[in-house]
Parts: sequence; C-alpha cells; structure tokens
Amino acid sequence: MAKINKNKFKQSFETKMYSLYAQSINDATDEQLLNVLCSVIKDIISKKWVDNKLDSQKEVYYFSIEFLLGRQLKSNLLNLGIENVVRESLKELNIDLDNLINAESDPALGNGGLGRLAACFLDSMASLNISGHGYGIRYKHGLFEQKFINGYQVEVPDNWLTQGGYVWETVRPNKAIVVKFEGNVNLIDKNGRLEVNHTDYLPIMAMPYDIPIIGYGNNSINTLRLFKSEVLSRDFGPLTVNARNSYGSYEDALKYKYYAEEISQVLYPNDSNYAGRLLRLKQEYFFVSAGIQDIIRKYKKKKLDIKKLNEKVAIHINDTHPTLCIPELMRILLDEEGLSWDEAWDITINTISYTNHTIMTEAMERWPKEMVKRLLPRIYMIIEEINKRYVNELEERKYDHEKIYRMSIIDNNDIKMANLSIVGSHSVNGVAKLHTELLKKEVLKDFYEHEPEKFNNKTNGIAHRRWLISANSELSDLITGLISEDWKTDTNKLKELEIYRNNKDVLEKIGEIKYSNKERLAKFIKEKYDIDVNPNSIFDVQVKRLHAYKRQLLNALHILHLYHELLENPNFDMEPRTFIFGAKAAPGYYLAKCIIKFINSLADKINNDPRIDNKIKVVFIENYGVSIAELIIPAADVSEQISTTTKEASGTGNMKFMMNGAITLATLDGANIEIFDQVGKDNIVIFGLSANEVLNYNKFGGYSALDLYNSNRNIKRVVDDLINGFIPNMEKEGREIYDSLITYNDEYFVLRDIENYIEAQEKIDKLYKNKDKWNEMALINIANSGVFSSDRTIAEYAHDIWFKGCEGNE
Ligand code: TH1
Repeated sequence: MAKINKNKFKQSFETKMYSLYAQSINDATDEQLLNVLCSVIKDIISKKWVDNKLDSQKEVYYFSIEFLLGRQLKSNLLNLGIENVVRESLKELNIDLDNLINAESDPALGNGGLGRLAACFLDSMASLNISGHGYGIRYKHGLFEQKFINGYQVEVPDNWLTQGGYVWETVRPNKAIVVKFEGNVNLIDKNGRLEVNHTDYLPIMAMPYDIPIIGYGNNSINTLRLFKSEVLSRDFGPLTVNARNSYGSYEDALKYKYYAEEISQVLYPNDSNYAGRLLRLKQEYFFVSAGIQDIIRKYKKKKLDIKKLNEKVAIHINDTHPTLCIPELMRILLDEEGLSWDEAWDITINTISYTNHTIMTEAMERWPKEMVKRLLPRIYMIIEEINKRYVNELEERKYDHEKIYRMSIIDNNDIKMANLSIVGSHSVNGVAKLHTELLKKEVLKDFYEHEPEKFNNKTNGIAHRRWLISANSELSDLITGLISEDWKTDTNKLKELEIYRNNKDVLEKIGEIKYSNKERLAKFIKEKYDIDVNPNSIFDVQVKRLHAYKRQLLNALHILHLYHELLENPNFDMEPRTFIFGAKAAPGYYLAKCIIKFINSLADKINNDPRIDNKIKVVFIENYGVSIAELIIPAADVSEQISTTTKEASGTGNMKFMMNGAITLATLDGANIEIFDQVGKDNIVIFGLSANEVLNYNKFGGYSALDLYNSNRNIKRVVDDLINGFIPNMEKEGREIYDSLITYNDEYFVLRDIENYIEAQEKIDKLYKNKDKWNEMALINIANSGVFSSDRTIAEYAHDIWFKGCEGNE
C-alpha cells in the first residue's frame, strides 16, 4: 500500500496546482482539480511503475482491440489503499472527492463484454502479482454517445480526449515503433539464405501511450500500452530507405497524413458482428505489429536467447482481432532473427494462446485474400506457407477433402481467422462451460478431434473490486462487518455469508441497502427523465448491447402482455414493477434500432396511462456504459439474462448482478448455467428452450412462428399490437419487427419462449411478495458469487495456459 499522510498529501496537492496551473486551489475548476489529483497520484506510483518486476518472471501480454476501462480514479485510490486519506485531505481543502471522481471522462474504448473483460483481466493480473500487460489502440473516438430523439437512437461522436488528453496516460515518443503497410516484397537468395526485401512500403508510426494498472494492495503496477497512429517523424531516418517517398508533393504529404491518422481515429461500433472493412484490417495489423515488435525489442534488450522466447513471454489474443500476432511473430523470427521455419513455428505456437468469444457465424472474421495480399504482402506469404504446411499435415492424416477444406486457413476467397488462431497457438479456450462444449462438439469439432489437448474452458469473471467493493460500498461494508476483510482478496470466502441465511437482522439490512441503491437510481431517473419510479417496486433490469439474440424484444413483449392484463382487469394482482433498459445498437443494425424505438414508444404509452395506476413503469436509460452500470447494477432486484440458448457465449453482466444480490431470470445459456450450479434451483428463475432443443430446431427445422401466432391468444395479441397502431409512432419499426417474427420465422425463438417467460415472470412476482425469502435469495446469490471474480479466471489462465510447466511464477 502506498504510504502517505494528510499533511504531505495536501502539500503535494498545492504545489502541483501551482506548477501545473500557476493558480491557487480556490480558483481551480473541477477539471483542473482532477488533473492535479491524478498527477499527484502518478507521482506516488511513478517509482513503482518503473522498477516493478524481477526480470526473471515470465511476462504475459494481452492483445485486445478493445479495452473498456471505465473511470480509473476511484479504482486506483481503492487499489492503492489511500481513498480515505485523500478524501479527508481534500475535504480540509474544501474539495469534494466525489465531484472529481465524476469529472473524469469514461474511456469507452470497447463495445461491450469483450472489451470489459479485457479491462477486468488487467485489474486481476495486477492484483495477483502477475506481470501482465495490455496492448491495444488509443482510439481518438471511443464508442459513440447515444442520445434518444423522439425515441430514436442518435449517435454522437465520443470525445473522451477533449480535456487536454487523458489524465492517466503518459506518452513515450522514445518508444515509438514503425509499422509497414503495402509495398512489394522480394525474396533474394544470399548464398543459400533467403533475404526478404520489403520496398516501397508505407511507414506508419505507432506512438505508445501508457496507462498504469494498479494492483490491489500489493504495490504491483502493470501497463496498458495503447498505440496512436501518426506520420513518421523525420527522426526515423535510417529506417525509411525502402519506404515510399510520401513527401513528394504537398498533396501526397496530406494524403499520407490522412492515411496514417485514420487508423486510430475511431472504434468500430459493432458488437458480436463483423463488417470486413479495410480500415479495420489496418487497425488490427497496426497494433499487433507494434506490440509484437515492442515485445521483441524489450526481450532482446535483456540479452536473452530468442530461441527461448516462449519461456519468458506469453502472448494472449482476445478473440481473432489480434490473430495477425501469429504471422507477425513468424515474420520477425524468420526475417529479422534468421531462424528456420521449424524453429520459428515452434516458438510461435508455444508463445501464443487464443480465446474464442462467440459461435455466431456473423461474428467470425474472414479477410479477403486479395485485401491481405495488397495491404500486408509479407504477412500474406507467411499465412500461405502456414496453410500449405497445415493442409499437408491434414492430408497425411488421410482426412477427406471436405474436412480439409473446412479446416484449411485459406479457402477460395478468404483467410479464416479462427482457423489461423487455432493452428498457430498452443491453447484454445471458450468462455463458459456450455460455450466450450459447443466449440468442441459443434463449431470447432474438426479441430478438436485433430488436437483435443489444445482445447480448454476458462469461464469469464468480473473485477469484484470495481463491481462490488467500489460500486456498492454499503453492501461491501456489511459483508466485511460480518465475515472480516479477507473476502476482498479471496472471494471464495463470501461463502461464509451463508451462515446468516436465517438471520433476520442481516436479511433486513440487505433489503435496506438494496432500497437505498434503488432510491439513488430513482433520483437519477427523476432528474434526467422526469419519470417517477417507486423504489418499492421491483427493479427489473436488462442492460447490455442491443442484439436480436439477446432478446430485449422478449422482455418488451412481456411488458406489453402485462399491460393488457392490467387494462382488462384493473384488479389484476401484481407487485408494481419498474422495467429498466440500457442498450446501444450498432449504427448500421436496423432491426436493433427498431427495437429501441419500439421500447421507447411502449414506455411513452405505459408511463402516461393513468388507468394502470403506476403498476408498471418503463425506463430506457440512454448511453449505457461502464459508469452508468455502476449506478444501475447495485439497484437491481431482477437480472434479465434471456438470450436464445446457445447464443450468448458467457455473458458477464449476469455475474455483476448476482454479486450485487439480484435474482437472475435466465435461460440456461452461457455462464447462466454456472450461476444456476452455484445457487441451486431455488435461488434463480429459469425458463426457455434447452441448448439441445435449439440445436435440433436449427438442424432439422420444425418450428413455425406463424402456427404459434395463430394458435395462441396472448401471442397474437402482442404481435398484432406491433402493427395495429395500438402503440403510436412506430408504424415502420413495428412492421420491421413483425416481419422478423412472422415473415422470417422468428430466428431467435422469441415467440417459442414467451409463454414460458410469462410464467417465469409470474414466479418472480410471487417470490417478491415474501421479502424475507427474497432477501435470503439475494444473500445466497452474493455468498456464491465468489467464483465469478476475474481473480479466479486469471488464476486459471495463469496456471493452465501462460505458466504451464514453469516454476516460481505464480
Ligand atoms: C462477447 C460475447 O458475446 C459474450 O457472451 C461474452 O461474455 C464476452 O464476449 C466476453 O467473453 C463478445 N463480444 C464480441 C465482440 C466482437 C466480436 C465478437 C464478440 S463475442 C467485436
């Protein structure tokens, strides 16, 4: 823990204010105060950041095209153990720490679960004393800001860097790296050795911006290194002999500048979807090449043997977006280090490991051969050679042609990135038990049968420090008061809470804390949207990206159903409910945008209908992201995890809700299954098709949405409402949704599951009526959420993948 006392802190703070802004504290804006505070904290950690680790330890590098960090101030103070000193000192200077915490911009350099997972993993690696660092892109614009205008999503560019850069970053121009695009590659025979000559390439500079990642109470500080793309500065002279002369004309110089800066301009806003754009391919190679070159440079500086790289370095690729790590590492080992193919391949495979995050085909990356060949000529040659050798190996096994074609890395048109990732790494993992089983038995069956030992499961996890200790400090303090502080570093200890399951006082306290979190959220909703929500109602929450498979539509149709029940029978017995949504749709995803409009129109109608006596409220909170999640999740009673079974690889929001005592309403999909296993059937509400039923429908057909619609009154009523004007202002959108259900036969089984979902919701209603029972369920959920800490996940990655066979590294 950092050592600091109040006087010393106040003194540093005042000095820093003068040196940065030449003014006194009284005249400073919140933004300036925040800058000063972060700068003081950076001073405190600076020494540790430099000489953090013993050289002997193996290092892990986590490559991810997204890191959804969230605000860092509170979490840094918590991990350094100085929140109280800082809070009190600032108070004595008349400054409210919470104002500064909220003044920090929220770096949204990710879309959803995948990027947030990467951020949780950084937190856990540092907290477990693993020397583990992130590589990614410093996007000028992160995920767009979402606004609703007349119920429609409107995207506003995110401008997280406007406050004069990012408070936590340090730019390191002396560590800049050149990445080469395009050009021509010639192989020259030099006395039997092949020399690779890459000419006429376009050099792009990768400028590193480092963010410190602070471990919890352990003095360990790792680095997230994000690269910004720039034109090559003239200092790089000698490297540019073969580079294209881009400075010829003024016009060429501007074109070059545009080309360079475009690469790190903006995050692609697609979640679980693949668009196949050239710029995206540039982004992928850009950060991969910079990162791999950086690793090799550091490694060589230590004068270590390049042939033992995999003993000191583990490289992990977060989905296939960084898969070019494989040919890039090969390129350096072959062309720059002069190793033979077999030596290089052996090192590469043993260094790299890969996580798959989805089985959905629309998210599987495939890059057109021609595109890769033009943009990355040398990389393309290497991929071709990897493919040639792999296909030979498969032919030796006498596999049939179709199987070999399925497994090949390159087919007639495309490079299949998942195939390249599997072939070029020593470990392939899924992100929850069911997902990994589906990979082995369905999607990647051929590969699993070929090399079963590569495959393993690593169920996702979440940073409990952010999602419980920091976001729900009242609950965290209650837990600590009951079972001591040890759970904060060993979340399995949460299990000890179970002895309080019949303790009325404890259960009541849990209810009170939930209530006060609900009040806090209700206040926010009132201020922001002028909607009155009752903290005594059930807060039923679905927050996640908007995607047809996640079935926000199922939730909305159920609300519509309830609304009809109330209108038909004003004495209809139900606990008052507040349905809360938060979801961004990818800008090009039309159906998703229609669903947003539908929910907003539905909310308008219901919230303003006096006939239902406030029994239902619907609130769609704009711009869902990490910061707003920290407010919403601790206030939830019900956690909606209702994806079409088999489609959600894991989910991680589900874990955050559980850890904060919400009851999960779920299909047996992704990690919901493991939540079920932890809490048992009495503490979760399950509905819907099983994985096998979904697989069978998909393989053999047999589902008719139209038949269901015609034979079921409840279904017909809500589906008709999409197009009969019952809900105003959504004619076009209603028709689009109607068609997706009826004309295109309901790909995600919304109508197939709806009766079952209605019953599950009735069960929730009944359970909530018994408050003691409900709070006991909440307690059981909290007590069994320990395995979902990303500390557990990271410990497994370390033990089974990164440090396997190493000694003294854990
Ligand atoms: C998500 C999965 O959908 C989710 O189930 C999982 O919990 C999360 O990853 C973390 O493992 C994915 N996000 C993306 C984003 C892109 C492509 C594929 C996936 S899978 C861009």
